[in-house]
Amino acid sequence: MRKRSIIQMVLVGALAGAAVAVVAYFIPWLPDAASEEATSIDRLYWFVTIVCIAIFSLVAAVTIYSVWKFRAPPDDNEDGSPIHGHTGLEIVWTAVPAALVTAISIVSAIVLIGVEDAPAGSRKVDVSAQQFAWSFSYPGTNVTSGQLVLEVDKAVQLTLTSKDVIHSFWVPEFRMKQDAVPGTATHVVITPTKVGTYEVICTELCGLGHSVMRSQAVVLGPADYEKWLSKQKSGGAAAGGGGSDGKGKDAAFVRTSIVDPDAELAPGFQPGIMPKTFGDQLSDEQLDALVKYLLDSTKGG
Ligand SMILES: [Cu+2]
Repeated sequence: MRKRSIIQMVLVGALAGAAVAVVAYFIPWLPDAASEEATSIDRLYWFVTIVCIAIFSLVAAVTIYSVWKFRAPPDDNEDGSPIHGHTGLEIVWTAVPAALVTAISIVSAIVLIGVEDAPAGSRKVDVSAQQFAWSFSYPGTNVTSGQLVLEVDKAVQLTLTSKDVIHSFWVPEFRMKQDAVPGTATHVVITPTKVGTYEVICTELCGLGHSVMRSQAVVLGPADYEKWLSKQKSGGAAAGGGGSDGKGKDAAFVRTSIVDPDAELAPGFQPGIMPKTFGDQLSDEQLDALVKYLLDSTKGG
């Protein structure tokens, strides 16, 4: 009888574990990794997930088995028999979770030290956050961009600051996440491993425009990266710009961007997203006022 109960409980646990394992494995919870740091973070994620699945299976097995096996018949209104503690069981259910949590802490600390360490010769980029935009500048050059442009397989250390409230920098494919805090500098190291364009997301509720506080991280091959950098240094066009690099500051550009938003697109942006009806909806005076407001309010930034 006892043996049969154990087999039934193991079966229930195996079914519950298999069900959550399917949910964990087959649903793409995170996009494909695109940085070196992401590899060790994903390994840690799976370690924690497997521990959780094991604990869940155990708890589900005992709970479901007990509810099913010891349920009261419909006409039974008596109290259950009193149960006293079980010292051995209590020691086990305290010691095992304590050991697991300690193991998770140790493995997490090892991964954290590894991903926070900037390798010698890392590139540097200063990241400035403000409601509701990101700006990336490249120390030692005059280059400031609205997009984070990186070279593939080269480690870069980002130094983050904020001009107003707390923001948080996150590129899901890189996995690394770091707060940008006013009055202090924080750091994060990223070694992109795949050429492509990824979304930079603010993950700290920072005000009304928080959900639109997005930019792109563009990872280029070595030749393309050098080409981009030298083009930026020579003050060339808004490639990768979309921000404060010279061109975006004159009134004619701002006016064109409002009435004909697809006229000039920064790389990574799709045409046809912004409405093209403002030219018809607004009078010339209203457009002038809007352009003046936008120029005045972005002065110095
Ligand atoms: Cu935000």
